[in-house]
Amino acid sequence: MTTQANNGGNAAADDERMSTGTKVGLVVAGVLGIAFVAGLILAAQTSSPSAAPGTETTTTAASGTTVPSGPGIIHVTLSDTQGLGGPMTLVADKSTAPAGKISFVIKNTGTIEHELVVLKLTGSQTWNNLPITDAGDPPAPVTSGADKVSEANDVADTGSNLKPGETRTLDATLAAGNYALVCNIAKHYGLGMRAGLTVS
Ligand SMILES: [Cu+2]
Repeated sequence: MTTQANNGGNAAADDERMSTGTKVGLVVAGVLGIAFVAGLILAAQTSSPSAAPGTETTTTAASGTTVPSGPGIIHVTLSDTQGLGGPMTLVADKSTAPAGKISFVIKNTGTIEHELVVLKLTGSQTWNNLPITDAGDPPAPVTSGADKVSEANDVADTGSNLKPGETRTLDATLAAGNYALVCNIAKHYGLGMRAGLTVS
């Protein structure tokens, strides 16, 4: 069928078909529009709970990223600048915390892998002067070649190591007492990866 044949005898009928087509198009557009608006409302409702995570325990850093904070949240930064060839650091933003659930928000800003191990201190032990008597994985006492502290009183740890740049949260329920926060990868405690925590 050619255009010319259509124009020849059924111009009115063509107009009517076009008109019907236009109406159908408008109805479809209208339905799609309603569906779109409904989708927006649904999306807004779905996202609203996550818009305020942690409510009063959350602050917004200058960078715009959300940083959890509160008495039970301890930020721990694990770092080094030259691996085993230099000093290493384990810095916690708190040295005291209330007993109960503690969330350690851990970041490895160093050049090699690190971990966090929470050790309960006993007797006269102090976090800064634990004897380096162990080696191996898991650490066990050795008569020579010791490069780790004992993990006999390990109450929480990250398990696998954090890669450079990695951030991880470790939740632990801590009773009142004194603790050492350490990285117990071979030699790291001795190179400086230790801090104290008093829970009360
Ligand atoms: Cu380490």
